[in-house]
Amino acid sequence: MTVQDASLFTLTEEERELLPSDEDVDFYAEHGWYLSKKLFTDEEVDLLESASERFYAGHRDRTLPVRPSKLAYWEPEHGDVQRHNDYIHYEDDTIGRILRKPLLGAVAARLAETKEIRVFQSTLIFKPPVAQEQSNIVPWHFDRHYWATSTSERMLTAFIPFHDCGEEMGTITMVDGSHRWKETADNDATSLHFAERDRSELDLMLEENAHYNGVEVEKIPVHIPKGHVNFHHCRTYHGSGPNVSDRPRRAISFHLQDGENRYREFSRSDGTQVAYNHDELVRRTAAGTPDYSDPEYLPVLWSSR
Ligand SMILES: O=C(O)CCC(=O)C(=O)O
Ligand SMILES: [Fe+2]
Repeated sequence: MTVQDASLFTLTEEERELLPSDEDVDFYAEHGWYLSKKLFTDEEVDLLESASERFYAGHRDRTLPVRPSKLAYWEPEHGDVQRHNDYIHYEDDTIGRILRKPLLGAVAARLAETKEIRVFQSTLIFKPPVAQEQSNIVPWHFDRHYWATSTSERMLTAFIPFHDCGEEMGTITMVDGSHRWKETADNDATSLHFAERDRSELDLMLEENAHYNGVEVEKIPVHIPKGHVNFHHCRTYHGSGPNVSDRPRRAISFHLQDGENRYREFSRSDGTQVAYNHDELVRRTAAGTPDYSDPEYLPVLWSSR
């Protein structure tokens, strides 16, 4: 897909009705999240589910040429824990095609108030219906924490469940307005993935940050009807609880970058350099840095340039 192919970036009359209104864009700017209208048909969502089952059973349309060091990649021998599979848009064409529906990118572009949206990452997620399973719990974090090598402050995430998703299933939970919080003078928070951090440490950090900002923590578990998508800003704190239902919670976390986003060097306070998985995969720019617009891995989803 190239930016020149303008026909890819058009919406039908009905699709335009599904874009966020001006009020919705204001809501996102104020609250740091937005629950969309029904962007995907039941057929599209059902196809995501059947393609994911085929993927779990071993089907691949292609595989990554190298396995980056921090790749999340569930395999059957890992058992009945929470499953995460990165780069699903790359490894599975059926899923990749549905995720590249122009409407999704157009909604993201409206929210981020930008002209172009590219893929940043996509993770296929499965929470088994095991109430006590600790790995199902996603501790509080914001996504920019692990995108320190990105320049943009407008990146955002589309959370796409494959079914109605409510509290019982451990739906994604927003800390309302937290994208506007000032960060406490913490350091290496900007580089470690939440899986590498202690959970109570993260809970404490959330409370401390709220206190520092003079606000109360307001947690909103978002009930997402099938076909709808929850978007959150890259600085909005979020997490999710256990799946106490009798069905798996299936979803894709689709991380998006605006057209302006670029790689930057970033070092922790101890001097070690931060790397993102892309840095081992994508082509180089003329300056020799990782190219976060490599169309092979990070295709354009929407452009109104
Ligand atoms: O799976 C979840 O509930 C949270 C996913 C997440 O952290 C995200 O979409 O950024
Ligand atoms: Fe997240």
